[in-house]
Amino acid sequence: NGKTVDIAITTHGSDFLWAVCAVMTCSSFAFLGLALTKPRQNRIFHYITAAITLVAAVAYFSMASNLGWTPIDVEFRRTPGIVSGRNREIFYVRYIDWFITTPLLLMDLLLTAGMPWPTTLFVILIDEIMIVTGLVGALVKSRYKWGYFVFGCVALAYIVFHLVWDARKHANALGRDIGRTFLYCGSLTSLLWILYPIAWGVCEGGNVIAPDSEAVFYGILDMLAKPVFGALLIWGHRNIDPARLGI
Ligand code: RET
Repeated sequence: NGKTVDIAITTHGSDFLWAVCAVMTCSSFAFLGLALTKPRQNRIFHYITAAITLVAAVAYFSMASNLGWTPIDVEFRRTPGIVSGRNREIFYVRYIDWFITTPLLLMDLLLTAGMPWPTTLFVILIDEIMIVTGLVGALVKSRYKWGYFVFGCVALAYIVFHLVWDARKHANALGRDIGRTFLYCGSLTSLLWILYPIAWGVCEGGNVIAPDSEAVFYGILDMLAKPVFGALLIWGHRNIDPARLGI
């Protein structure tokens, strides 16, 4: 595509990204297939979750094809395992994926907890701020990037607090099966989401690990946060009537 970059993924990184793309695609078909086994009014979680993995499949198709990135100047450094150079491949396509999918993941969770819609709306808006500050910070080359990072972390702290406190209590009040499903999926999400800013700090932020390692770090997180989370959520809902959640 005519752009040159010093610090980029290799064929190994690309192969791994193709593997994640395959996992996302297969999960989408699996979730949609499971949807067909349910009456239409009981398919909301299948549809939301399949949409999440479908968007991720397209994002991983882009990254595996070495598209959806832009070169960003980084400090010259010679870290073990990283080629020294002037600029690094920054995959902005991740943030387009996250801008669409993280609100859907929160919808999955907050619908499960039966939260009132104004609360859900506000948590999702804070989530959008988190993703956009992460994108802008990734594209800024000066140390101001860390200012954006801090805004993003404050937003994440609000979201996690909401999940482990308000939403968890709300889910428990709706019944044991709903409480348990929310506990599993909400805990998995809270744990995994806290690892994303760490990945950002050593990749887009600090340029500490190579883009191949970045592909593996984010790739494993994404497979746990989307297909594994989705399977757990859909399984948890097998005996829950959506009418009890006000859906
Ligand atoms: C950024 C950088 C700015 C600070 C914070 C971040 C958090 C990102 C998160 C992303 C979650 C993505 C998921 C994707 C699904 O596959 C934007 C990295 C806090 C929490 C769950």
